[in-house]
Amino acid sequence: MDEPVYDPQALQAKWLPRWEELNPFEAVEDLADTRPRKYMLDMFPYPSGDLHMGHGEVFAIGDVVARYWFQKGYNVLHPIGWDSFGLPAENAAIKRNAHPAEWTYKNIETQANSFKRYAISFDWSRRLHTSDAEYFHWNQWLFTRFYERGLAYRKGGLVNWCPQDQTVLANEQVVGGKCERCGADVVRRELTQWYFKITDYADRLLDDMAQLEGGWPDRVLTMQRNWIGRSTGADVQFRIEGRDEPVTVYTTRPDTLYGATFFVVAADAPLAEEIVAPDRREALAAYRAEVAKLSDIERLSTEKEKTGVFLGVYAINPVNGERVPVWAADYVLSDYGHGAIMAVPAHDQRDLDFARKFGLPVQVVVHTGLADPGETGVATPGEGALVNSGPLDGLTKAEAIQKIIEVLEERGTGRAAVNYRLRDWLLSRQRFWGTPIPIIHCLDCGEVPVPDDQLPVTLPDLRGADLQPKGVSPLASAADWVNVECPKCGGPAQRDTDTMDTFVDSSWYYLRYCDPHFDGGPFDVEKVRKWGPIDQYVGGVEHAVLHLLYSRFFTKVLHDMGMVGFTEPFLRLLNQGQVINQGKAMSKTLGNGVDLGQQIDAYGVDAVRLTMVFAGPPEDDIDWADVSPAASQKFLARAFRVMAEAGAASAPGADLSGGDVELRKVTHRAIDEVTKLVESHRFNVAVARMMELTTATRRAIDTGPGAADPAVREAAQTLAVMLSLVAPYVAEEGWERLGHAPSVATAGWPEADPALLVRESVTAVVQVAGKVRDRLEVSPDISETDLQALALASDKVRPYLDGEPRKVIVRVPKLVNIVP
Ligand code: ANZ
Ligand code: ZN
Repeated sequence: MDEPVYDPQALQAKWLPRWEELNPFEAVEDLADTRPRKYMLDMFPYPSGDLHMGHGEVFAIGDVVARYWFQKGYNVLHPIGWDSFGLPAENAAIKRNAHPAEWTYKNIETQANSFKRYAISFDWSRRLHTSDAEYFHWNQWLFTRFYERGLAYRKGGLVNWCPQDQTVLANEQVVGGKCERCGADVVRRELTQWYFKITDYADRLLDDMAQLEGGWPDRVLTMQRNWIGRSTGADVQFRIEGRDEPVTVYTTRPDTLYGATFFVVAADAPLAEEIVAPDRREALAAYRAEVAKLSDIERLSTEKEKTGVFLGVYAINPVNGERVPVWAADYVLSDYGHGAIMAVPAHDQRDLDFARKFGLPVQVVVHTGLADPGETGVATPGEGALVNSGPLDGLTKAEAIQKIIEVLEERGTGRAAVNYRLRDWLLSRQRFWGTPIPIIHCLDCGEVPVPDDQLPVTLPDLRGADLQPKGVSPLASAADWVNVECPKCGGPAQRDTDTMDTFVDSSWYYLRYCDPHFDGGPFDVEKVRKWGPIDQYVGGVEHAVLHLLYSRFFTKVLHDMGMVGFTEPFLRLLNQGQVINQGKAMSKTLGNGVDLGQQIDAYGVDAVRLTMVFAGPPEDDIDWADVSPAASQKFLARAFRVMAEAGAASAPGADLSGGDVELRKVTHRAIDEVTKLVESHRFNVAVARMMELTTATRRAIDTGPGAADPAVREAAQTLAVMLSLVAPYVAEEGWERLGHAPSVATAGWPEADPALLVRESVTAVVQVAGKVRDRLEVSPDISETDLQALALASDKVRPYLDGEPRKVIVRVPKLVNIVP
């Protein structure tokens, strides 16, 4: 008999076209199909080049879960599409002097072909691209609905501006003061922009997280919670001398009101200019110019040296009538709370730093038992009894908060208040490659939404035009496109020239997959009712706040519109780690990049996928320098030979229950464990179990009952089905050699026979110098080395050893005799 040879490239050439024909992964819409459903989703890719190692990882991991549910007999929806609008494509196109459309769709084709070769179990019939008019039509339709509900609006104000990309950014896209895309330092600019009113949903975004507890990683939930940043406290009104209207401050510590020794207004708030004394005006202007250069992160940093200017005016503390000086400073932000604070230096560190820098008084009002902050420079934010606080004296913090709020409410100078860190989502962008905002500006009628029957508003061609970012959208240069009749009055009007942030596109794409060519709305409500919400979502943790928060918001709005029946889109979330190399993220400058295509050429798809899954827990980073696709390939060759030899020695269909019991036990234990491991996302350990099953089957062929034993066939068939989750090509070939018709992907997940799961153990006695010191419960087939190691590591044995024993005699599995 010819030695069966494992040739990964030949298997790919053989099976890829066969699978195209068989199309095993199409989700079934038929109502008569009563199988339970699963909606499996991977975060869709940007088409900014071919697939890279990061894609290789996330899709290999997601596919283990998707293929598992196919095997379990579920009606699985596992779609793919492209997030094909946006800056990466546009910038790349500018660099290459091509139109973003050409570049984008060429890359999509490249990635699609790579996905097919990579054998991800997609339902290709549902493919979508967000840059297709057929898709972004519905971004515009949804925008209009949001607009009608008061959830999309335009306002002027300070915004984040990326000088490199020449566009505004949402708060979520500013990471550590830098542009999330290009890394440039973000500056503040005064601009009129479009916003989605996500703040209306702040409470629900927080409260509905209860549904996600246990299904989402804790750290993602924490990040969302912190981003929304709900706090409770009070709004307190202070009078400012020489001004009629009182000024409100937000505080989480109204109990410390008697300790407010000064008052601070955000330097960039309009209020600072309104109240500044004439002789301090110049100083304020100079200071504001300095502050404009800082990011919020820098401003809020406790490390930063405190700066500020006295405004020459005084505020009146509403509870004790005390006059306190008013300052302008950068550590108070103009767009948080009310842009002004009461400063309590004894109990707030930033206030204390400021007081010490400028010689302002410090008044302790909560007795915490710690040393005086005025002397130590360390504020005491903790619990304690109130002091120096008139009627609050002696109360605890909680009591004092309640009491003072009552007093303020009685006098009409304050009330309980809730505050959020979350800001509305700034969605307009001054760039070309995105969804045009469907608004027309008319001098007479103001903002007029484009009527539904005139949607989609497509992009002007602009082929050959200069797309270089210049601070206004390139759309503004297309006069023919911009100038239109007002839909209301028929007068001359102009289209809005901004495009939508691509996070709008990705906030609802998962609903569109249920019917990507549906033309009666953004999605087919009936089909979404059947498929939604998503059972398992897989993608990078970089979206912990951005995409996931926006999608949750969209889902809630759609729920309120009666279009979806659920309030959370993703029931379970898995964040994979990153693929790095030699300890560092792959980068051109470091020259440590690894190319997915080359890895596949060298080792085959199966070995690369297996390596991705086997490297470690899916959440961990994979250092490509520490893994071995060559070793994965060797394992797959062994698995292949086991399946081929078993297939050659027996025919399918026979009763397998009479096979070698020892091997059958190994097989059924593997089934039992791999099932649990896959469901709990411990994929790397599941692969280890497949390796053990391979080894046991090899041994049974070589030194046991031989290849023709029914237990060997059972083991080999089990292996083929399990391997189909991680190494689909070799699994398919093995399945065929075992005499079955393709595809192994839908062969059905095996069930473990409980009778074969009973694990026996034997007692091994450990003697030291002839005396029994320990008894160990071990597997009957434990190896000599393992048993010796266990014995020497025993806590009951070690006290009798003084360094290396002179001699160790092992009689597996029952005895270890140590001569010390
Ligand atoms: C007095 C006070 C005393 C405060 C004290 C804290 C401790 P969170 O929890 O994040 O909501 N604050 C209010 N508006 C601000 C702004 N625009 N920029 C910077 N800081 C601002 O924080 C609320 C607290 O942050 C408020 O409570 C206020 O300081 C400050 F012992 O008021 B506190
Ligand atoms: Zn008009």
